[in-house]
Amino acid sequence: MTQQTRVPCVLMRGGTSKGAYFLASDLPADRALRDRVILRIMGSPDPRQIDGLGGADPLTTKVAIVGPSSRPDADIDYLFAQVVVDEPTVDISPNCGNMLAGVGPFAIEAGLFPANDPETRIRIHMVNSANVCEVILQTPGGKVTYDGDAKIDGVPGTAAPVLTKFLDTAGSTCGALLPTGNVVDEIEGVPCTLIDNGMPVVVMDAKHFGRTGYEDRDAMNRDTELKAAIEKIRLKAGPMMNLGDVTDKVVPKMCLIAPPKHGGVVMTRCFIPHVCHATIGVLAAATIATACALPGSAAQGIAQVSEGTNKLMSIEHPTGEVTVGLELEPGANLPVVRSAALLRTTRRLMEGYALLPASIWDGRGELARQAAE
Ligand code: NQM
Repeated sequence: MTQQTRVPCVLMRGGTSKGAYFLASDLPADRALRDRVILRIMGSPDPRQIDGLGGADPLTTKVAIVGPSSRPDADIDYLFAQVVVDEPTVDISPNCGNMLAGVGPFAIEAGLFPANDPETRIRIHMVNSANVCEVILQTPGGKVTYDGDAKIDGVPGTAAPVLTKFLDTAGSTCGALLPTGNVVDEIEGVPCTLIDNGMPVVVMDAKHFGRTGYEDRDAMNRDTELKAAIEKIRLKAGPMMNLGDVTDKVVPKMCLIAPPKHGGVVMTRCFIPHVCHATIGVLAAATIATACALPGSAAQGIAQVSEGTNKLMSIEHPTGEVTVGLELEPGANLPVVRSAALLRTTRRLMEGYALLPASIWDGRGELARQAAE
């Protein structure tokens, strides 16, 4: 019988994403080996991921690696890994604010952090970008509850609210909110806002591609001509955003915008970066909301933004909307971002062991490492 290694694993829905949650101490410390282990567990590279846990979609091929905090101003470390479905790539350049919704409950149920009654506030260190997110969870009687009345578009039913407040995310990966110093840059003849308020995003008017921006996800995903035009811009935008060669990276995300259709601020279609998102990423939404609030950005004349520094901004997406609470401060030229808050929900779906061939990793090196620590 082939030997398989058992790695403790919990499957969770985090916001509108789904993925495998691991304790950092249950995975190899060596990055290259850890990547091989994660790829094998998720079943990548394979468009169907038939031999792994991934759901053959970038939104369900995500991994959260959780451990005790490595810095004094946070309670928990959370490293996000985006596994690429059909390539042998594990990208840790971006954050994921959707998977983040599951991190608090996972940490409490793993015994990493004590729960209070009736709610628990946890500061999560997002290791990918060295930012902190403050999360408030419902924990009546000192226990995580997943039941509640909160509804987010893209997820059926209701669940307990997870309130997330991202602090100081401007320039999280690119070093500055506007890494080129410009509100708009022209790439391939298209005015683009290159921006990072938690997620590197290129914001562009769908009209410049001859599209309305209201096409559904399937139509966008079939549109190979559009995707090729977007990828050409992405490869040029990467180095301009201090991301280097982004051929094998999942950032920057590419967002087409159009005027809102349902009373919100703006309509979006996000490419992450080669597949159109079914909804929208959390930090991508915070970043796109920020672009809409900047005078002169590619969203000017398209987005409908209210006055004031504390804004509730409804960002429309293919299956509904997400509301971003953006806290701004007046700056010398442009507003300065203080925080971005969003409502998410989460659910623990399965717990047990992920199995992988011992020929990839027998787990033993890890036990020796842990014993030595
Ligand atoms: O932007 C998808 C998602 C995400 C990322 C992606 C996310 C975020 O919806 O914070 O949540 O952009 O690949 O999970």
